[in-house]
Amino acid sequence: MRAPAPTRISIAALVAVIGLLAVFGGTRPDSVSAAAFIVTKTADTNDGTCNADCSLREAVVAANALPGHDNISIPNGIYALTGAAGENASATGDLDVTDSVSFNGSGMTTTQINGSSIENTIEVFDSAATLILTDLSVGNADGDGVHAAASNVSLLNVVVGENTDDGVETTSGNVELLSAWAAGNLSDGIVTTSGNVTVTRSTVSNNGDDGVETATGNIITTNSTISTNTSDGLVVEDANITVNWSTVALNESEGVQATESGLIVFHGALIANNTEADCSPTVEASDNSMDTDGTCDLSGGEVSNGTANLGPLQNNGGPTLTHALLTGSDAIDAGGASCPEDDQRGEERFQGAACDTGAYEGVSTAPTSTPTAQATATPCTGACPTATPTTETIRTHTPTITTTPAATTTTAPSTGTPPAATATANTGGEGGDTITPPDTGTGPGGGHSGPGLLVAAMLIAVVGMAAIAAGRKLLR
Ligand SMILES: [Ca+2]
Ligand SMILES: [Ca+2]
Ligand SMILES: [Ca+2]
Ligand SMILES: [Ca+2]
Repeated sequence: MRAPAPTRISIAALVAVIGLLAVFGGTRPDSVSAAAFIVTKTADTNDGTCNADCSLREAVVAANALPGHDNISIPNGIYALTGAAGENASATGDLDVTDSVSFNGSGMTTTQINGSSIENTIEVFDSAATLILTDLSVGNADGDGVHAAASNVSLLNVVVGENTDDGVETTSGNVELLSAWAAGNLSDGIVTTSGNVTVTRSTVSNNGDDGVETATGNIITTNSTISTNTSDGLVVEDANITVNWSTVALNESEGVQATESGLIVFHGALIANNTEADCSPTVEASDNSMDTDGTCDLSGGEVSNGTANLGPLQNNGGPTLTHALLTGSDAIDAGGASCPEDDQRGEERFQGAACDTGAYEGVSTAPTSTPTAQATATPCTGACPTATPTTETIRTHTPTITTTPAATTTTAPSTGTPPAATATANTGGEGGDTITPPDTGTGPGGGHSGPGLLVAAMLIAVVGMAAIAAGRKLLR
């Protein structure tokens, strides 16, 4: 059942409906198709109307008031929330969502919704069946980036980071990440009680507790990286974890854990270098997978207790961060002949002799000639090669980063005109007006406490990601 629109926005609702009635030729409000509200300014005003002058808050109020799933278009800019915590009609503080809605930004780092350390940044009520966030970032909450109960939450090309509690928390709502990045939250990256969590071509890194946690909801990861979280990478109680062609690495407790009756299943999983154990308990079934400590009890010709030889979590191409497989990694070509068409970055699989386990497929460089009699015909007189050339070399995708002057990365990317409300946006907040992109987590515990020494490096990575994202292959 849909909850009635809050009375305090009845005028706004009426105005919005009248406007839409004109657009839709007098259709009754409860049968109006999805409306498109266009945000026109970054300032956090609330004059009760979303018209040619429309703040994000005014758009949310209008979309709440209009029955049905609406779309809110949000241009480049920093949308710093203002006002007091504790009310639930989007009048002040957090954005309260009471009806299904999509927030459509301009890019993962160019449209930023900043909670200004007031409370949660977006709160979704059960009357809203669905919240879809696309092409934006959400952060700097004093609480969760997105907080929902029974509503489903989708993050498509979204960063959710730098929140003092979880990135996304639901009770029974499902959470979907597609080409998304949940990082640098001080508690879990994604947490639900009974909702299912689907992580596809996404990264969950450097959060202050678990990467993804559920009690009775299933977790499925595909072509994704779960890395450098302070506690477990993936953890359930009485539910199943399925890891498909994903890398779960460098988490500070277990990599993959089912605490009670949950089951763990791997297909092409790379579970590597997690501090306490890669798996707890052992997997129920697996193929084409690898661990680095033997705790997953892999069978059937897989790599147990291998050497991962991972590169740091960084921009290796594609919209999200990944761990490259460095030369000598046992994960290279360990994944058999059948894997997804692309890896997490969008690079074609497979390369070299076979699929690589995990989220990253090393890029093959075929030998151009065979050095036939060279060894005997020309004995080397100086430094002889000591190793045969690897059939796979690692594509580093560094140009976008290295050509970005470090000095320019200290400003937020393409944020447009700062909002007029900036000066009053941070009442006691700690994080300023920009959402500092989450840190890179280049090692366990790499600074999930928020802005710090890694910020500059992170900005470089994000700027590179944004540039690369412009040409990425999206969601097939
Ligand atoms: Ca609506
Ligand atoms: Ca609220
Ligand atoms: Ca509010
Ligand atoms: Ca390969």
